[in-house]
Amino acid sequence: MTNILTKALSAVMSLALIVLSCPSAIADTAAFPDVKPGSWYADDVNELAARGLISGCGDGKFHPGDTITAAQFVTIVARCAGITDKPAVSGHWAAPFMSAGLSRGWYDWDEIPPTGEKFEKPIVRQLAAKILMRALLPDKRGDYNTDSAKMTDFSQLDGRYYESVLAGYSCGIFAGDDKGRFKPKSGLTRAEACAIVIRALKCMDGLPPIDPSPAPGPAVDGGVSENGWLQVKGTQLCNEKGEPVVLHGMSSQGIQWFGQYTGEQSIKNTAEYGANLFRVAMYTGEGGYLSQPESVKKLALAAIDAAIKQDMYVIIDWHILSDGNPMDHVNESKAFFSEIAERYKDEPAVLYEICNEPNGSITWAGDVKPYAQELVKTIRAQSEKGIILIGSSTWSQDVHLAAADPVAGDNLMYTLHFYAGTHGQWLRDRADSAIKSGLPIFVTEWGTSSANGSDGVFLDESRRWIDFMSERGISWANWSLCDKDETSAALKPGTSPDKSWSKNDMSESGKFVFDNF
Ligand code: DCB
Repeated sequence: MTNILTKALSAVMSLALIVLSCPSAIADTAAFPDVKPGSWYADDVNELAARGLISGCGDGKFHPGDTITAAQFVTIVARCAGITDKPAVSGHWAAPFMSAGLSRGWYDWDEIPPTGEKFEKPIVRQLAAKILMRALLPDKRGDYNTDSAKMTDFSQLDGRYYESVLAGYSCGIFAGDDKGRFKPKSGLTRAEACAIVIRALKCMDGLPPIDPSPAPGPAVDGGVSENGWLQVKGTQLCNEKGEPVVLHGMSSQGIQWFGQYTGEQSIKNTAEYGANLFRVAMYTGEGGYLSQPESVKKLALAAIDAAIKQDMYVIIDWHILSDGNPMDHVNESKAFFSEIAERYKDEPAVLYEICNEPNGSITWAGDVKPYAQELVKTIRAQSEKGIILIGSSTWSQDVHLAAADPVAGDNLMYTLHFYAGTHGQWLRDRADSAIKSGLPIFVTEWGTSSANGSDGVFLDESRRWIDFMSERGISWANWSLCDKDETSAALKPGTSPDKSWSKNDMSESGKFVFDNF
């Protein structure tokens, strides 16, 4: 048993992609400010936190007096049982743990339905007892006569919980209140939950030691340390070993306006919700790089480095927009990418997006393709294999033109941009036929809004797009990580970039997108 538990715990400890025990919480193994030293529960809470088995809520506190929910309790127990399922890809944050618990028979369908309506409800004590005992001490048995006599309210217990509650009493996991009541139908606090979990762990075989060597640096799921250099095989983005990879994350807004959301804490927040990609949108016009190159470049480099620090892939985006023809500033672009590609030539994390959205009176064949061909040459002179992302005319929607007349070179992908309120089935069909003719596609920018960044949000159409992309293994970045008062912005106005975010900080769009990383 010790062996299994130690293994489980070290797996938990090295899981740097943090599983949350409060919705939208960020694990914090440091002491919690609201866990008073010397309180009856402090040692238990700190023990579990030190082992990475519990985490605080989004506000950095533990909230020991709050009633624990079914999802929170099952998650803690599941971690103690060594289940290290990845955080939910979509749906409820605790869904992988909940289905693990259900399939292992810790509880039945009717007690916590997998449809989720009870996940966020308080869990009653008799059900918590059953889950704890079945998960951690399935072979323990109590004695009906002696153990039931320890409870003054045994008659209130439902029959299906006798076995677990009596087993827990027999080894001192449950004790009852000052009047000897177990209160089977009441909730329990987060502090009480910690206490019974600790007692159950001690009952198993004693607590395993805290791993003295902390997990090596941050590592996101599907991040750079796992996948290494990316490569394009056929139309699919693949990792260094040639296995398909799909990247998901946020695009910044214009860093000249919203650079505060490309700092370390903000990027880390997206990683903690499961993003393995960040896009640095460096506008060229609109007061961006071309008008203040040094300060904007500095912001871009800091953002790239912050993403790398989180083990994420990062796109540096030459964000042309009002300057719709990439040829207008091809020399500035070549100088910029030459410097960036030199700087990051040994860094597998960096992808180069050479022209956000060509638009206006330009053509693929006459302007964008010749520009791309030049930039590929420039970047390849420094970076042998970094992925290069190429836009197309009509705000990077003309993938059919690129498919018919692609740029020469390796590890090239073509960007497709869409806004759910503006672009629908016709653009998906266009993408499909481009893929069919061999064009590798990367959605480096999409929004839940209309193409103006506002209106909506259009979540039904966004869902169709998400399904479309996931069925085809297409990577994506969402527009945008900022608190601007526009519907495409992921954060509510006024959200601090320098704290961890809870779902409460997110706009409707942000909640939807963060749930889909
Ligand atoms: C793209 C751009 C991006 C733009 C978003 C939303 O433009 F790549 O820069 O972001 O889509 O429109 C918006 C911001 C606003 C900001 C504005 C100007 O959200 O806060 O004020 O840029 O800098 C597109 C995409 C598609 C289409 C048109 C545009 N389209 N466009 O299909 O018609 O005109 O900007």
